[in-house]
Amino acid sequence: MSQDTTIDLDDARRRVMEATAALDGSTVRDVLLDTLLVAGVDATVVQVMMPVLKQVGDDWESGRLGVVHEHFVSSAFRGVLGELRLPVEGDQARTVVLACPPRELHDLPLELFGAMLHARWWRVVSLGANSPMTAIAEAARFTNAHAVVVAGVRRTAFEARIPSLTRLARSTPLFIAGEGTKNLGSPPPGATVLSDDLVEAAETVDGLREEAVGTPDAPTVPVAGQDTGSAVG
Ligand code: B12
Repeated sequence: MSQDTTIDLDDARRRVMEATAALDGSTVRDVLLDTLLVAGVDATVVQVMMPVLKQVGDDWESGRLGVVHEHFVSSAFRGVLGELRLPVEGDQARTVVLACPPRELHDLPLELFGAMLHARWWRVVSLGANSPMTAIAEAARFTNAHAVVVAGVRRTAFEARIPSLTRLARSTPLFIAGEGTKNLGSPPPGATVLSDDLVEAAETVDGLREEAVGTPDAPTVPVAGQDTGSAVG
């Protein structure tokens, strides 16, 4: 039996969007898992999941969809991401702590970004929305993290935390991301602002690996796909 090795990402996006409007969780899951398997994590996140998230957000704001759809798509996407989180082990593995700063609730794009890092053989420790700065620092220390990524939509979420972000950046490479990092005056000293282009941002974080250990052999991953972020595991 031959396996299909191509997938129409526009069609996948349309089907996930339609299934979201119909609150049809099994179709969302099936289409996403097929797409992940065939096209890889980067392409699925960037060309299917993020655009659906954006469209659901915009449609919700304009009244075309309801709060029910926003909650549904968040939950369905988290479910699929959960299925990808197989353990990352071995010498090539690196650890990253992901979190939104205190009072920041927009954590889904960061979770999707986590899947892209996971596919690059990063052990993802996700603290999610509204994380106290002390908890982020503690997680970084406890896991001996190679990087921390803090993301948020609201500028105030970062502005109020410049001193603690600056302290954190002294002990662990710190990346900040999301709309809230725009017009920040100046970012916390030592922190790197990530691009809105998720693949570029993932490559920036993954660049730490080469700085630390030279160019490693490609890690062995359970499922091969078409792009760099192809590990479904
Ligand atoms: C979904 C949503 C929520 C959900 C969040 C679900 C979740 N768990 O993530 C819930 C319901 C919790 C929520 C709550 C609120 N929200 Co809200 N929300 C949205 C909405 C509709 C969609 C956001 C989204 O996911 N977009 C999809 C992503 C793909 O797009 P994006 O955020 O633009 O991200 C792009 C880049 O910034 C970048 N990026 C983003 N994050 C990251 C992370 C990394 C690591 C990288 C590399 C890149 C990256 O990648 C994307 C593609 O380029 C937007 C409006 C909209 N149409 O966008 C409002 C919006 C973000 N919310 C807003 C507000 C005001 C709120 C509330 C205060 C509302 C209220 N009065 O209660 C609350 C509480 C917010 C808080 N304390 O954090 C404002 C923010 C304004 C501002 N800049 O301050 C917006 C813009 C609505 C508006 N027009 O006023 N919200």
